[in-house]
Amino acid sequence: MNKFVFITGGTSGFGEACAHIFAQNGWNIILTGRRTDRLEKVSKELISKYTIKVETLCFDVRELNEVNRAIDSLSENVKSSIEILINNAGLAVGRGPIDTGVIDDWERMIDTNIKGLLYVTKAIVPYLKNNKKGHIFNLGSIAGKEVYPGGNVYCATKHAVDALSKAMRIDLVQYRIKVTNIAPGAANTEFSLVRFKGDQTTADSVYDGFEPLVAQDIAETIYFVASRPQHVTINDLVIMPTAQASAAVLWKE
Ligand code: NDP
Ligand code: 8X3
Repeated sequence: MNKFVFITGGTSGFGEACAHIFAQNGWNIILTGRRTDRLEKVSKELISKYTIKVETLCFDVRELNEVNRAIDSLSENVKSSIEILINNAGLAVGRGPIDTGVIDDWERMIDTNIKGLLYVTKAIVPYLKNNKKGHIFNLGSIAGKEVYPGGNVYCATKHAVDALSKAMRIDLVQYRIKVTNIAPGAANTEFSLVRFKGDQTTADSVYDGFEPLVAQDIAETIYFVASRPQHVTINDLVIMPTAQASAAVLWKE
């Protein structure tokens, strides 16, 4: 198989789990993120376990020049073999009322979750268009469907992802490019550690008293959606832990 899947945020959580499940099924992987040590570690694991090719690209999705330079550095053969883009890199930073919000936190979320997703999409879409097929997965969130206390700017960025998924679907349908919005509820990855700026106790407390999703749950769903026949598209999926009824209603034992 010569097909490549391009994964942003492949150094942990959903992105890393996606890399494994696609590799297990014979896909070649373009793994991206900012942490070079993690890129190397995940890449080595993939190469040792599966008979596939792995390309790693280290860049910050917020930096347009870095995004374009990194993608340009791939060989023409690899670029033209990209069939799936998983726009997964993203984060929440902080959680609290709007009036006490930290501007730098807001900018990090807006620049990563919205602008970064746009920069990568713009750079990859020409290759999907050329192939007259392809599939883009955007990692939205239940926070892109509902708003919860203290979620303000993060929720706004994920609502933007939801809107962009709908817009991309309209703009790219003529090229037979599928667009799927994935909207998970609470999943135990590095997400909360990042959100609470390294405070492990607060991060762990998010998942106390109920069974959260794990990265594998999301990766399995994405792989299932990606492996439907060409004439079938799954547009939008909300995936929740059974204990979570809505963004703000969690049944904790
Ligand atoms: P993780 O923190 O485990 O992974 C986030 C990934 O994004 C990392 O690989 C990180 O790589 C990458 N990333 C973050 N910022 C940048 C950046 N500026 N440039 C490049 N890469 C970046 O979190 P999850 O796996 O949980 O999150 C993945 C996506 O899913 C996010 O978009 C998140 O908002 C969304 N989501 C998460 C949920 C959850 O409860 N966990 C629920 C719903 C949606 P590196 O640090 O190496 O750059
Ligand atoms: C992450 C899930 O509920 O913390 O997108 O916003 S939540």
